[in-house]
Amino acid sequence: MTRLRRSAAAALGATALAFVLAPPPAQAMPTPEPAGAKAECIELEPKGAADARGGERSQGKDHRDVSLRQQRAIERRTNAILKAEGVTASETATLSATIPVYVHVMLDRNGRGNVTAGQISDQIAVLNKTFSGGESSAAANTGFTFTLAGTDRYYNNNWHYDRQSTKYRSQTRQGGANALNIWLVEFDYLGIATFPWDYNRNPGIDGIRVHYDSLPGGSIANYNLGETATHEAGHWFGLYHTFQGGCTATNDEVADTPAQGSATNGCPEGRDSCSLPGFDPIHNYMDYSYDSCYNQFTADQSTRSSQMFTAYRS
Ligand SMILES: [Ca+2]
Ligand SMILES: [Ca+2]
Ligand SMILES: [Zn+2]
Repeated sequence: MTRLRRSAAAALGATALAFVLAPPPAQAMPTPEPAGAKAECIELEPKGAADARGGERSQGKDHRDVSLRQQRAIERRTNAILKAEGVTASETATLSATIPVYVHVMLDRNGRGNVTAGQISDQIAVLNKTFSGGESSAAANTGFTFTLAGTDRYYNNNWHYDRQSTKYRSQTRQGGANALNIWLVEFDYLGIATFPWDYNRNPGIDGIRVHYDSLPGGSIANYNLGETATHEAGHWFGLYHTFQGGCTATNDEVADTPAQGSATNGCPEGRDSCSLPGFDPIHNYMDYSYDSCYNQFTADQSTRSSQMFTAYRS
């Protein structure tokens, strides 16, 4: 992993500052992540306008690799939990819940990454609009709404650059399994998410890490309308990429998202990367299209999110 632009910051990273809960030890390179890192879905930050949300270089590597065998095991486990709890399909189809959101602004010692309260409020509004189906008549209302439960700010160069993320998340995370924690950092990714079925094993790191400049008003071209957080929250609710598994009938375990051979870049209307029925779901929040191209979760994604929430987060 080469992150040369961070080397200067790393040299300064040992100094504890006012809002640091526990000063980290000096180190020149990011700490290798322990086991928890494997439980995440990672989107690479695009390096240029021509790059996709995940970047062409990232395909097959940009997130936790859930093998087909693991995917099957997760489905079996989820179905067994729902069956044991006696949850019916109609109950999950009509589930609604309010998600408390804790936003952790991870600044560097000079205040870099200082998103405004207005941007955070706008980000919460984007989550509410996108999860309620507010961007398209074809979009599902998932029944999930979001309220800002707290904002905190830390001044720590290591944390700002997402170093020692297992440690900083464990030290700053708030709320229970149903609380969405968003850490705003600066890294080579647009975002990284944990999945709901990993919560019990790794509760301290549960949540999403999002590039601070992807918030509404941020500076990352084509990815600054706040829909990276929507995408990452989708994973947090248990959704896969629409291109998970490629051109297979099962692919993302969602019936009403046409199978997709690879991630989308930009907003290519009529893209059809897979001979199975249907055009690629380029407008789906779980693809890699531009923020301006995104406009929907589907009804079956909504149902899956509710099932996962019921099984693992409620
Ligand atoms: Ca599908
Ligand atoms: Ca097709
Ligand atoms: Zn993703």
